[in-house]
Amino acid sequence: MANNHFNYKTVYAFAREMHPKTEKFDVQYGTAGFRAKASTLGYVMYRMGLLAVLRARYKKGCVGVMITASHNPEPDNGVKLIDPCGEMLEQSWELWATKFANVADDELVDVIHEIVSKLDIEMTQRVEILVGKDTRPSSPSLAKALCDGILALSGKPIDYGIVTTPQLHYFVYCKNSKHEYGIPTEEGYYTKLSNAFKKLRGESFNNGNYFNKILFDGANGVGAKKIKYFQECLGDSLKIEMYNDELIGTGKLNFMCGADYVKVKQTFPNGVPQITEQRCCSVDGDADRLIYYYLDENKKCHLLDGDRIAILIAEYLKEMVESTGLEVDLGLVQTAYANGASTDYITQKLKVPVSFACTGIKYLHHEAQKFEIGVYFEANGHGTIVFKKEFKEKLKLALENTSLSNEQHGAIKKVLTIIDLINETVGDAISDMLLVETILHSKGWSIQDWEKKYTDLPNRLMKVSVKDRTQITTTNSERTCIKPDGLQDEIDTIVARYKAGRSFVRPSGTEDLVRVYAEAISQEEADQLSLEVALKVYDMADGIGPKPSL
Ligand code: G16
Repeated sequence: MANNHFNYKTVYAFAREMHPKTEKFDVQYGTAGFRAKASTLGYVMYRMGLLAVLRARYKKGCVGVMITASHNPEPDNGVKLIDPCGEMLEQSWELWATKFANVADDELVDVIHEIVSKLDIEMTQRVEILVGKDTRPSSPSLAKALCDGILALSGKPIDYGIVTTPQLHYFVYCKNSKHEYGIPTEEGYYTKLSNAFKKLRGESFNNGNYFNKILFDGANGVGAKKIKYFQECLGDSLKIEMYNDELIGTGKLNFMCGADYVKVKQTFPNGVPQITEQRCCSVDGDADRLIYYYLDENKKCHLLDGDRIAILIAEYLKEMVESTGLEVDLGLVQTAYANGASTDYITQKLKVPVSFACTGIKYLHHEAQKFEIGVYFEANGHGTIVFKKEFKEKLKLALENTSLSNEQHGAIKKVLTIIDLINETVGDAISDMLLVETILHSKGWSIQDWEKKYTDLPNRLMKVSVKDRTQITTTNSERTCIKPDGLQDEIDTIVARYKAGRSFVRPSGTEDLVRVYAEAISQEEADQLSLEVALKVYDMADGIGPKPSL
C-alpha cells in the first residue's frame, strides 16, 4: 500500500480561486482528447495537469500533455495526454479524464482520493510532465492553467514551448526509453530524421521522373515553423518551398488551407502557387496529418490522401523486406473512410491483409501493433508505421549472419535506416513526408506515376449539425448506425440506388457535428448520395441550423 499523506490544500485553492469549473455541460475525452472553444477550457486544462501527474506516478515514467485542437478552427483549443511509450492515453484512463473534467470543484479532491486509493498510486514521486502547444493564441494561458494543475500535485512541468504534436510524442518516448529511441530535444529529432533521410537519398537528389522540389502548405500553424529547421538540415537534398506561415493570432490557422481543408473540400489550398503538375503537400494545424496533391493542365486538383500514402509505403516496405530474404508479417489498418478502391488494391493486388478500426489514431495504432510491420493511415492523412521490437531484433541479428549475401545485408541496413526515418509513436506529417519523398525518389516516380496505381472511387464528406450528436451510435467499425432507430435502414435504401454506392454516418469526436461519408461510381453520384444521406440524418436526428446542401 502506497504512503499517501499528501496535502491537497493547493489543489483546492487553485480549483476554487483560479480555475473554477465555469461550464455546466459535461465534456468528454473524445477522438483526440478534449476539444471545445478555448474560452471554456481553463478548468479542464487545470484538471488534466492534475491527472497527468497521477498518470505519470502510476506508470512510473514521464508523460506528455499537448495543447492543440489540430485541424479545428482557431477559436477552438484542446488537450490530450501522451502515455510514457509516446502513444495516446490508455483508453481505461479516458474515463478518469472525463470524470476529472466534469466533477464539481468541491468534489475534485474526492475524485483524486478515489483514483489514488483504487490504483494505489504512490504520491511522493517527483514526476516530469512534458508540455507542448501549437500556435493558437489561446495556448499560452491554457498552458498556465495546465502547469498550475501539475504543480498543485507537486509534479514538474517541462515546457517544450511550441512544438508539433508528433514531436511531443517523440520526446516523451525518448525520455522514457532512456534516449534509446532518440534525444528528447528538437535538435535531436531533426538530426535523427534528416540524417536517415540523407543517407537514404544518397548523392543523386533527382531520379527518373522524380524531382527534388516540393511545395509545402504549413496551414499557418506549427508545421510551417518547424519545416524551416528541416530545410536547414536537409540542405539541397530536398528543396521544400514553404507557404502559409502567417503570424500567430491572425485567425488564419487551418483557414482555407491545410490538410483537412484540402481533403474535405477536395480542392487546392489558398496561398500556394498554382503550378501545373507540381508535387505539393499540406499538413494540418499541429502537423500530424499529411495530404499530397497536384493540379493538372485543366486546373483540376488530384488528391493523394492517406490511403494512397499507406499503399505506397506498404508496397515499398514489402519489396524492401523481401529483398532481405526475411519472412515478415506485414499488415495494413484502415478505417471506414478508406476508399473502397484502395482496400481492393491492397488485398487483391498487394496481397497484404487489411484490418479495420474505428476513427482515431489510438484505435489504429493498437490494431497495427498486432503485425510485425503495421502500416496504418486514416484517409485524412493521419498515420504511421509500427515495427515490433522482435522484428527490429531479427534485422539486427540477420546483419551478423554471414550466410546472407551482400545485397541482403544492404537491404537490411536500408530497412533499419527507414525505421529511423519514421516516428513510430504517432502519425507525423513531416516524418511521413520525408518517407514519401524517399520512396518516390527511389522509384524514380513523379506524383502522377504514383497516382496511376489505381483509380479512387469518387467520394464526398459532409457535416451535419444536430441537437445532440451522441444520439447517433454506430457499430461494425463505425460502418453501421444503430441509433436513431431506422436510420441505417433508410441509408441502406438510399445506397442501393447508387452504382458502387457506399455511405455511413458517425458522430465526430472532435467537432460538435455528425460526419457523412459517401462514395459512388461518379462524382455527381457520390455528391448526390452524400446529400441524400445528410438530409436523412438531419431529419431523423434533430438537425439544427440550415439544411445540408452541396
Ligand atoms: C483527430 C484524430 C484523428 C481523427 C480526426 C477526426 O485528428 O487524431 O484520428 O481522424 O481527429 O476525428 P473525428 O471525425 O472524430 O472528428 P486531429 O488531426 O484533429 O488530431
